[in-house]
Amino acid sequence: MPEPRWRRGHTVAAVGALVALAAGVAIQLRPPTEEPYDGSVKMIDLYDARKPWRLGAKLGLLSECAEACLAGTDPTDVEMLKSSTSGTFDIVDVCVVRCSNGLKSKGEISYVNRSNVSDLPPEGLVEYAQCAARCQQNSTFDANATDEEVQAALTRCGVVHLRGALEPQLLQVVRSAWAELRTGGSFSGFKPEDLLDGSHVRAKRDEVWLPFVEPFNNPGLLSISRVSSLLSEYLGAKPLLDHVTVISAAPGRVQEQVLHGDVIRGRSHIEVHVPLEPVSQEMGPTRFCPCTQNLLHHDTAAGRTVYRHFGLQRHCSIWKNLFYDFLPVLGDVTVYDSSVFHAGLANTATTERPVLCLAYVASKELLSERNYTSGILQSKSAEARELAMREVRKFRGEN
Ligand SMILES: O=C(O)CCC(=O)C(=O)O
Repeated sequence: MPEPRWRRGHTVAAVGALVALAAGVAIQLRPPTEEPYDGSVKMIDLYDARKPWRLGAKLGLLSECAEACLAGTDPTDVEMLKSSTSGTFDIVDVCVVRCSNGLKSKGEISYVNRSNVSDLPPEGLVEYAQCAARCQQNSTFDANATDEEVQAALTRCGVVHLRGALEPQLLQVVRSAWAELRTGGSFSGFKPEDLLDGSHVRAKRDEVWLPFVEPFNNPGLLSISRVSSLLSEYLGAKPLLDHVTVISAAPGRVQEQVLHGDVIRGRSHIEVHVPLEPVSQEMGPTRFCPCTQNLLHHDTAAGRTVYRHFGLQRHCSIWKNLFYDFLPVLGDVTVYDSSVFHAGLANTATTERPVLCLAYVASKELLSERNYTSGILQSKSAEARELAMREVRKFRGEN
């Protein structure tokens, strides 16, 4: 199934890159300041999306700048790109950031006059809103769904949830092993405190590097039957395992994460999440902004605008039909393109929320580029780091 029209092509960029002006004056290019947010979550009326959904001045300008910059950039953009310290900006990003910050002069071809900016959303942004609303309702599948349906939803939404995808007996064994590892003094010779990372995951989540022992290395877990073919198809390559950890949100301690993508490049990395406890709203589920994946260096103005405004600047969580919080039951498995914008919420309950995370990648080069294990167990000894890395390498099949 083709990707939505507004998202066709390759894909995004970074925030706050330093770009030097041709004249030699260094300026910091940042996304435009966020518009004042009154805290309320609003609803886009999809039946008449243009009427109630008026673009704020900044979104309108951003959208028109993206349009103008895709049509042509200027010598100053080129100069700035050359001296940019960000490895992720392309020429259009530089142009869009300059334009939407009012840094373009009237002589530049991609200059946009703010007073002429329309406040009605263009077709591409309406399509994005429709895509997100559809995915909000239709991204959970049971065993009756066909592989094609699930694949199409992953391509469209960037995230799917598979009901009962993990075999109950295996899940039970994994849950018991996790409980033993977490609370027992040792598990298969591994001490839990040696594997526990308190500063590797955003907003005070614990991350435990799992040892390559049963049941964590069980083939039924590392290649969940329905999931394996989904990953190969989506990545266009045999998926390689990058790492296997449990991310655990302690009650009362973990905070809401800033909305983020785990990586910026789409269709390169995939996360598979297996909740080890059923999740209530109070336990702080994961919030997803569907249809925000794979937008790096996008070739449409809508793609550029969605990435920057609804993703990087986090506006997707202001509109009720652009995001959802997924509350899994035991046996559910979530699969998402690591570039889709998401955030774990705060755990205000009294029980812990552990999620087993299997991260896959399309190639060895991409695995090295992400380098997820950099910064592993920073507060621990070199021996503890080497011990954990040995287990990571075993999961990767490196020795
Ligand atoms: O805590 C969660 O729900 C999600 C954590 C996560 O996906 C992340 O840190 O990227």
